[in-house]
Amino acid sequence: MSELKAIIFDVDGTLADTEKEGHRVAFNRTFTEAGLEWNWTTEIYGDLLSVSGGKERIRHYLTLYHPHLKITDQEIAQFHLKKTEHYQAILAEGTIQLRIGVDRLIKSAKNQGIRLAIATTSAIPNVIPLLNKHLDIDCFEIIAGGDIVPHKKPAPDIYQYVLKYLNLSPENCLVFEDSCHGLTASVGAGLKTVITFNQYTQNQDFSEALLVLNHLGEPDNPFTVIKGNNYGETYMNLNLVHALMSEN
Ligand code: XBP
Ligand code: MG
Repeated sequence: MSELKAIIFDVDGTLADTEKEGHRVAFNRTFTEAGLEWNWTTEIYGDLLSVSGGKERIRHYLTLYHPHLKITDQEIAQFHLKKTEHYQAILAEGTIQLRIGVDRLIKSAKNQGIRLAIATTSAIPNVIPLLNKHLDIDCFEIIAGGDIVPHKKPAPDIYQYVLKYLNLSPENCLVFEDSCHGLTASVGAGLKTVITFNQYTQNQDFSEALLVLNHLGEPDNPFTVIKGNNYGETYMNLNLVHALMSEN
């Protein structure tokens, strides 16, 4: 059995459902502000999520929908800075809450002395306000995200970066993710991974995950197990985390 020394959390879709009413709305407000009639509906955005990274997602959208438009990387970077401002304003409104079980699991892990880290594709200015609003941000030893690594998820870079910072081997860590890109990234770094899917990721391939859940659950709000062994537990807790660590 591998000793659990750290839990690494993804952010968007895992800690909170930030995409549909957060990032997507922030992108649309940015485009409107720029006088552009680019409207990312929930359906279009669901397709665009196949590309990680806000700047990369804008470029992907342009290639698909406006291939003749000449927009420079600098212009895209400017759009993304504005989008981040809009996203931060949305977070400040407080309408985006943590997902079920997240606050409880993080607090219990911290109380047991388990090290905590963040590995996200989002730009750090997007992540800090979310963590500050809902969690004790100081409990995360490292908050790694955005352009800090050359290749974003599904590349393993961000998880390898966090493992190096923590000076831990993957065998001693467990990851919580929400998407196939995140799973490919974490498994690519040799990490055991639990998936809590959401509306955008529910039909993705999670065959490499240890456990696939609809959410982390609460004592009075059991999760639904889609794949894997929950060892008789009805919500994610440290007994279940340690049991999962015993799996090969
Ligand atoms: C999700 C992403 C990010 C966000 C948008 O990150 O792919 O790109 O959608 O944030 P994760 P930015 O699931 O790894 O947390 O616009 O800052 O990229
Ligand atoms: Mg995610």
